[in-house]
Amino acid sequence: MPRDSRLSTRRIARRRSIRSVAVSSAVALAVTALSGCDAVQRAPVVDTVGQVEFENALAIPPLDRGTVGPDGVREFRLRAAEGVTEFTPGVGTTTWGFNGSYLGPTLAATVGEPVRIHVENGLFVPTTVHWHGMHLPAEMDGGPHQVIEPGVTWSPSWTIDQEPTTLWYHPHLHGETESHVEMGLAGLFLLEPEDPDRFGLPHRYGVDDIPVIVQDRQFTSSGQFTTSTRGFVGALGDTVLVNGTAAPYLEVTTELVKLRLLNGSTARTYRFEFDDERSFDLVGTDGGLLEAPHRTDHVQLSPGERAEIVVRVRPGEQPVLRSISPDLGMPGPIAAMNGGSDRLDIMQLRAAPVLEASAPLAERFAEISRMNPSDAANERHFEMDGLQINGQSMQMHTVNEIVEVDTVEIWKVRNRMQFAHSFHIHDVQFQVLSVDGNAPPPELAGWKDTIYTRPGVIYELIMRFEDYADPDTPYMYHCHFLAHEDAGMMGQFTVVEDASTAPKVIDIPSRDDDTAPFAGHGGGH
Ligand SMILES: [Cu+2]
Repeated sequence: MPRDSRLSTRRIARRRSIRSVAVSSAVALAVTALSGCDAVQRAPVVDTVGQVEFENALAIPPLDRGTVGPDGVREFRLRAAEGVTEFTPGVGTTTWGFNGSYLGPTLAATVGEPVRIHVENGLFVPTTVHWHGMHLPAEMDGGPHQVIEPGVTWSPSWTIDQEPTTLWYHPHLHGETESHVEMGLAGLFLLEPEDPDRFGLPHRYGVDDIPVIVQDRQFTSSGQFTTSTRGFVGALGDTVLVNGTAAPYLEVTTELVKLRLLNGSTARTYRFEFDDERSFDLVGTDGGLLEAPHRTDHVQLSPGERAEIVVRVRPGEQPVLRSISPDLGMPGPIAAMNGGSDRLDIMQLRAAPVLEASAPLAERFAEISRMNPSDAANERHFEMDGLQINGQSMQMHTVNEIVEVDTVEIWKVRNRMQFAHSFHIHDVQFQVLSVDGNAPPPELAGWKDTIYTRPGVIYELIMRFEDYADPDTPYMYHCHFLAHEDAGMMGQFTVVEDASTAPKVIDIPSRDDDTAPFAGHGGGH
């Protein structure tokens, strides 16, 4: 196949040159941030506290439970396409969405069910859809290797085999993840327990169980998205959208309301709290419930992280969810250039004059079975520096780490910079063994798939690679600041039967055309 091989050689050459441009511009960005030079506009401090009118009812993404076919498989359909969204009445913004103009439906399946998702690409460019936090075979993961060409439908299937929790889905096309998510491609994927009444947790979707997808955006004067204001972490917007609604309010009709918080931003970290500094219960993190509600007055989430909180309201009151000066662990002036001093009003809760009684929240949930460090078959180290991990940039054909199936491993992750990074692992939910040698704080004591990696701190993670051996298809680990991931701050691991025979170099599947996947169409960019 001389023609094919010529094309693929050209493709690889182009990918390399584009990647090297991306890496060098990202390094330039880092240097810019370090030197304080103004070649890139530095993100100014944003303060919207007290200035948001909360005039729009919070949109609730439609709940989509799919349909169960004769084979017992729960099936869903997603179609990614471009549309127009009016975040401000009368001002149309070009956006991308699944089954709509912005974001996508909330998919829901019960733990133990087989599922199949038909994902049609109605865009003009290739994309992928990754099931963030899901335990599933690598070829179903929707990472950079499962590209969906325009006009093509991809139909991954797997069985839900993990704790009930809040997951999400979003594109993961190498080099274009930030732009595709920025345009609006994201949605929640709820994994539901067989007994939803357990532990007194509110579970009526859109009534007392509320999806809260928080994103920041910057708009041009003509109302289009722009990512021109950037810090080291990536694009920082001055307008907060919740489920695609600007200045949202939520009518609360019950004494207790559960908020499923997703930081769906590409770069911004939020430190959520209420304007009256009330306490609430943190009940779940990325991969499942905590062992018991953790009473707190704030929860901090970096991009991709989730938290489920249960808030008690009194009749008629109107508390405001806001984000105040997230603790980024960076030196003050650098933190301020990366959202660390920002104060953002996010959403107003409007409690009805008379509230429906809620079941009491259990004082304890289920015990989390702890993985034992002495069971670990392997320990790996991941040093994050610049926009690389262990001195390497993402290469599509390189398998950086090979893991043997049905083993427990300890991964020690350290961010060596003074700047922010995070660490996300596909396929598994992990447990945090220690943070700089200390027991993890409550918000890191449950199941996690993404953690914020504070500068200089060593995070010791433990995880089990239970099944789905496939030596030819990698999973990803990466920084979840999407601009960093796009610039190559990502690596690949395979889960295999026999590490001694598994390939370190894999074939990159050839594509139907010679279009560089990195030259994505991005209206408003
Ligand atoms: Cu990073």
